[in-house]
Amino acid sequence: MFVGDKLHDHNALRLAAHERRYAFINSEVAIPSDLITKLKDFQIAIPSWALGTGGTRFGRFSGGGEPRNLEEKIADVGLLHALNQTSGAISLHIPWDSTTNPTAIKALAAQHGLAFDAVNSNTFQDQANQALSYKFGSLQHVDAAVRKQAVQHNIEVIQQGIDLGSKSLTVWLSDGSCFPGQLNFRKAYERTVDSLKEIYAALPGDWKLFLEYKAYEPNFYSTTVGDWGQSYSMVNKLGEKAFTLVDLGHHLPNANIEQIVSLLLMEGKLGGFHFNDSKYGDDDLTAGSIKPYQLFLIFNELVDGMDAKGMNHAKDLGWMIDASHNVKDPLEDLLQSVEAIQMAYAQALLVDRTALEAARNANDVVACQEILQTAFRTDVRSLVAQARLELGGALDPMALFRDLGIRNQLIQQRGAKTQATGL
Ligand code: PSV
Ligand code: MN
Ligand code: MN
Repeated sequence: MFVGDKLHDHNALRLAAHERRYAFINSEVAIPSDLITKLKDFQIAIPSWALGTGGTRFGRFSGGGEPRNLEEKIADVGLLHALNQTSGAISLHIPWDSTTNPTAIKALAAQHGLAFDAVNSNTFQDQANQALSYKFGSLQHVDAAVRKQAVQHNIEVIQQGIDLGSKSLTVWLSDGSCFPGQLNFRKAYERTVDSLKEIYAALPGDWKLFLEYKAYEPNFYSTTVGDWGQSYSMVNKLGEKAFTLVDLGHHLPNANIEQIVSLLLMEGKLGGFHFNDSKYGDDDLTAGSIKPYQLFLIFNELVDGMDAKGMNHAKDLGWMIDASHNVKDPLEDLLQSVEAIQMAYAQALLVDRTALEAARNANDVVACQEILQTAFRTDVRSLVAQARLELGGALDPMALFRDLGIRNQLIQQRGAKTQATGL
């Protein structure tokens, strides 16, 4: 509705400059022949809860025109996808995005060229009309009735996902404790695994279960699925359809996330990602905005590990953003995140792996660093733009978003005071 013919004019205006840059990188850098195809295949799912201005516990400052319902959230992701042709899926959070008409919702998503990525359950909040409280946990709760309610909720989420054509469930638990002594760690762990087993039993054969971990917040003494080791040991107890999900913001400071990624991949238990960036904790900042080198190093391990296992980069892991902002236009933020992820992926594809392995075997530490940083310091924006162009997207999605005045149009349509559901 918004993008239409303007995209053609936008690209026509920029084509000559783009072709110059694209020719230059091809003349300077050895580009693998399948790099553009790989970039084109790589889709990054958008979380429904990132489409509104993210709040902090101190306040929320809506920029206006936020989606008021699931239909409008789908329209927003459709808009992003029309601009970049790389955001072809939406991830829903239930009950925020519950629908009584999955057939119509599915048809609407299809009109925008969107699929449904992982569905997310929510046992970290109490909902109106909910019988029992999650104040002291959900799947870990000392009261079997609370655990049962939480298990039942997850099974309902799976059902809603089946109706929409989703193929995975992401479970993130806020369960844990705030003070020493509050919780028997071992029993909390065992109760959580038992509850997860019941959820796992309800998973269709072609589905995956992703278990996300997080070091702290909202619990500040212990989190029951607090790190990759806890998630990994739990998913191993569940079975072959269960995997660990890595949210980049969920680690203690200075954690070596790329090493975690490498080992989970090696063990066949890496399920997917929630991309974002952070300076301090679970800051949910735009991917690549604080530590772009770390993002590249993660992709470097992904490419290496997935290739070693013969995995399909685009399809065999779940790629999703989990970021939201108090100060940015959420759609602009998502365009930036998608592009940062594509750039890190493109740079990782440029790494000369034969030379790197030879340098490692020769203990040539300096050469190892040079090889990685040569790839990281390559300006790959024209490669990413070329992939977008071939897919029918905009050469500069952000410029087109702004030139079209999309936010103002959304404000006019939806109002200046709308607030999307979510945190
Ligand atoms: C928790 O911090 C988290 O990263 C989980 O993925 C949630 O589902 C999401 O944020 C939204 O609250
Ligand atoms: Mn997350
Ligand atoms: Mn988080």
